[in-house]
Parts: sequence; C-alpha cells; structure tokens
Amino acid sequence: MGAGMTHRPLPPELPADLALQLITAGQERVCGGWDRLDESRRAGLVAQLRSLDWPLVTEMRQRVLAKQGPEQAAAPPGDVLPNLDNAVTPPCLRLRDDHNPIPPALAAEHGIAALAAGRIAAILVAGGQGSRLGFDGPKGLYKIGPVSRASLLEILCGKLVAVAKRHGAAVPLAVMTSSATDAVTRDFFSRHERFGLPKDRVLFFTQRDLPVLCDTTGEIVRADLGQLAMSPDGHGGMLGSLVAAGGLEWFARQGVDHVISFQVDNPLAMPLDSEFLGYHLLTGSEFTPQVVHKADPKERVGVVVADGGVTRIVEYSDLPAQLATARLPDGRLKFHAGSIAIHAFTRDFLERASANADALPLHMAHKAVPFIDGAGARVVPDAPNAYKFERFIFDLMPLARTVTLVEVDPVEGFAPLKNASGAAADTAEHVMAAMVAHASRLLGRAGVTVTGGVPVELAANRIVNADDVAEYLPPGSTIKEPRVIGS
Ligand code: UD2
Repeated sequence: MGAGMTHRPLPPELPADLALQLITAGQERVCGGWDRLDESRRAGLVAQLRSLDWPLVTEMRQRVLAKQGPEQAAAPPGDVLPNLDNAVTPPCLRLRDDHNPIPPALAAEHGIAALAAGRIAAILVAGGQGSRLGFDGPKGLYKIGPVSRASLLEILCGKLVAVAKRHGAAVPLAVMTSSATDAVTRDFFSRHERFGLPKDRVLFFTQRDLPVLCDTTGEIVRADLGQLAMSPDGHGGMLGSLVAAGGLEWFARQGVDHVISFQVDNPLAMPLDSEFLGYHLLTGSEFTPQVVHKADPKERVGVVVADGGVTRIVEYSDLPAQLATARLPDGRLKFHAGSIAIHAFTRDFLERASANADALPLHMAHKAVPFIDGAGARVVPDAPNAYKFERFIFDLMPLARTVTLVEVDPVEGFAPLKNASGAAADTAEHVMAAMVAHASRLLGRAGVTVTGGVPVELAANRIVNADDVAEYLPPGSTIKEPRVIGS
C-alpha cells in the first residue's frame, strides 16, 4: 500500500541521524515524494519524524508484521488477551440496593463527607472527535440537551458545578484533549467561562499521537505528501500525559486523594455520585469501575473479569465471540459486568501506576485510513488497510490491590452518544430520549407530573437529585410544555 513512492535512496537533505533512524526502523519510504515538497513542508515532515518514539514505532511495526501469518491474522485484534478459561465475573455492589453488604445511606454519607472535604477530583476524557456522529469537531461540543441544546461539555461540567455548590467544596477537573481537539476545546471552555468552574480548578492536558501503520508492510501511512497519518494513543495515554503535565502534583496540592475519570460522550454520567464514591472509599478500593449489567453480547462495553485474584477489563472488541456469548446456567451472560468507562482511583494508585504508564499494552484497531499512494494521489479505501494503536487506561486494573465493582442502572447513569442518526442504538435521538425519561422519573420522585411525551430537561448545574427540584417547582406541579428545570 501507499507508505511510499517507488524505492529511492533517502533525500540527501535529510539529517544523517534521522536517515539512519528511518533505515533502522524500516521506514525509509516515508520520505517518498520529497522532491515535490517545498522548504516548509520538508521542515514539517522532519519535525514530525523527529517527534516519534522510534523504539516504540519499531515495536509497533513488528506487531504488524507478526500478524501476517494466517493464524495470527485470525487472532483477536487487541492481541493482548489473557487466557479466560477459568475467569468469572466478580461480585458487584449495586447502586441504590438495600441488600448491599454496605448500606447505601452509609456509603452516601461517606461520599458526601469526602466531597465536602475537597478530597475528590475528576478527569474528563475528551480527546475524541465527533466524526462517527457526522459532526465536524470535538465530540464534547455536540449539542445534546433535548430542550436546552446544551453541549456535552456544558452538561458534564455543570454536574461538577452543582456538586461543588451542594457540598461547599470545588471539584478540580483535569480535561484530557488530543492534538485534534485541544485548541477548539480550550477555546470553547474559555468562551463559556468554563461553564462556571473556577479558573484555577481546571487543568488541560493533551494526550499523545501515534503513527498509523500499513497493515501489510508496517510502514507509516501518510495522510498527505510530507505528512504522517497520526492517531491519538487511546485514553491509556492519560496517565503518562497527566504526569507530564504535572497533573498528579496539581491534585495533591489541592488536597485531593481520589480521582474519577469519565468520558465526554455520556451525558447521564454520574462520576460524583456520593453513594458510588462511598463504596469506593469504604471498601478501600484502589480502582472502582462503574458497570452496567450486560445482557446482550453485542453491547459495545468491555467486561470486568476475575481470574486467580487478578481483576481486569477485557474490551468488547478483544473478546472472542464464544466468550462474549457464553451464558451461566441461570441465563445471564457469563461476562456481564459491562464497564461504562467511569473509574474511581486513589491518587496513590495513580502515582504508583504511573511508573507503568508507558508499559501498558498496545491494542491494535484495523481501520480504513485515507492514504497517499505511490503516484502521490490521495486514496480513500473502503476496507481496512491500516492499524491504529491505542492504550487503554483500564489495563492498569491488574496493578490495583483492591478492585470494587459498582453496578449502575443504565437508565440512571449510561446513555452514550456513539452513532449518527439512523443507527439502531446510541444515536443523539436515543440519548435525548434517555435524558428526558431520566428527568421525568426524577421529577416524578419530586412530586411533579410531566404530561405524556413533553420533553423536559434538568439544568445540570443546578439539579443533582429529586431534593433539588423543590427549589424550582413545588410538589404537585404539572409540566405541559418543553422546559429546562432549574435554568
Ligand atoms: C469505550 C470503552 C468501552 C465502553 C464504552 C462505553 C475503551 C477502550 N472502551 O468504548 O469498554 O466502556 O466506551 O461508552 O475504553 N477518547 C479519547 N482519546 C482516545 C480515545 C478515546 O479521549 O484516544 C475518548 C473519546 O472522546 C470518547 C471516549 O474516549 O469520549 C470513548 O471512546 P470511543 O468512543 O472510541 O470508545 P468506545 O465507545 O469504543
């Protein structure tokens, strides 16, 4: 495929050390078409090549080449799957369940105390683009409020503002962007005055990019003549990039000792739910994932599995079909603890794990990636032609001494926005309907009736639970028109 033009010696203008690097790594064709580049594009290409972690690129290429045999090609795409023959689903505490060994009210009390003491911070993973939604821009800017048209970022940051106000202590927020989303996301935050978050309590950091490699040769794909195709290193890049940005010290300076990471694409996310935090604290857990009961093997959520004292998450795309569909005698899926990518960590754990951040396994995703062919023309393939590499933050889980799973009812805490309108699930229409249903139920608990089918929304920065509603609407009220409660 099109990593290079016909084979030619490397351009004489290329610095000698870089030329040697390219030859050693088997990437000399990446400079194909050099003669057609002007000075500034040549300089750009050299700078891009210099920024690469060459031992890592070499390892990535070897991974691609190792996939060439027929057996390897059939191996799971992640290539990092442990043997799961004896694995089981670990037990879960269930949110709002009085049968839990820890009473929900006690857990909530501890969560509230930690929030009020300013011991809790959050990391928002916002490196993704809205391309799968047909939206040109960072996913966080997508307007999802069913009535307000508020963006995902406004809704999620609003939740932090509401919790901080309720408990009288700020919740520091670190926002992870990628090279593609960084400038626009920062600008969006500043134009909206950080959605009410105090300036000194928001930290931005940017995940790194990794080159995309041709699926047959392992050569770096070029997005344009003189430009490498790059892709974000996955949210597993979070810890290394956070440490590099001084994020762990930033948390420590503010007295934070627990950090919750969550994704930008779930407007129902409850990263700061006090009961969830309480279970994390009271069980002495170092890594507490929120999970939903996975009932359909096709649901695109990784699953938490335990084997011989080691608990880990296996991504859905890495789970072979016969394991994804295996059932228990009672009919439930054998692996039914679906991760929704909301994880509570102790800061100590993140500090300890940061030594391993760059050692997280690389998962490979086979994708159709536009490239420059041998004649220098841009080709948009209709089938996968290249590998993108990602690290996953949850691969740190086996390092945790204690892991507690907290099961969340999806109607309360999980409505991910993944697909463009028309898809069978996880479209904006599905997400908005889930938000309206959630708001209607919460209003019902506050004694407010919503006339059938009327869209209602809760102002994320004002209403955390049913108790907050009375400030805006007395019990016995009826809502007959579309409305945002609390705005
Ligand atoms: C993710 C989880 C999956 C499940 C699901 C729930 C992983 C690998 N998979 O699947 O198990 O929990 O979410 O919704 O965690 N992002 C970045 N940088 C990156 C890659 C992703 O910031 O390099 C962000 C992106 O903006 C988005 C989120 O991470 O908010 C999820 O990414 P995705 O849509 O690629 O993950 P998905 O749905 O395959």
